[in-house]
Amino acid sequence: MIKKITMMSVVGVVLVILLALSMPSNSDKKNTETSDLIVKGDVIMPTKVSRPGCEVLDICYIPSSIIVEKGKQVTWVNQDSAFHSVTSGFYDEPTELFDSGHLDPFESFSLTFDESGKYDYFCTLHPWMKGQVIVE
Ligand SMILES: [Cu+2]
Repeated sequence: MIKKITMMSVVGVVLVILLALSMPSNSDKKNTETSDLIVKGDVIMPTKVSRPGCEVLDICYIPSSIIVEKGKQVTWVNQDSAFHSVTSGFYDEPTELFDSGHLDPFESFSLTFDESGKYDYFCTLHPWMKGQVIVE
């Protein structure tokens, strides 16, 4: 009977330790989930780029040129209060490789690049907005 009680308390102690160990990892998970809600993105469309001027400093998309490995995904986030797009090619010469369509404010768009090369893109609403993805 005493042996059984000892066993029970050992099991109890082990359980308490396991619970204590799992606590921090649970809160870690919670933190990750929270940060997942905030889409950071690889390229952002900053505020006020719906008016010409951002092209002077090449900051219509930030960064305006991004280098990624083949097979990697690129995410754009529209942080402006206006609509924007991520459309392949140039304003006067679209390539029809990809087109995000009109992105609402804070909407994001992701693309995976499987082939290496240079991919120019622009915004169909604002011809001065230009960017480039370089896939290596
Ligand atoms: Cu735009």
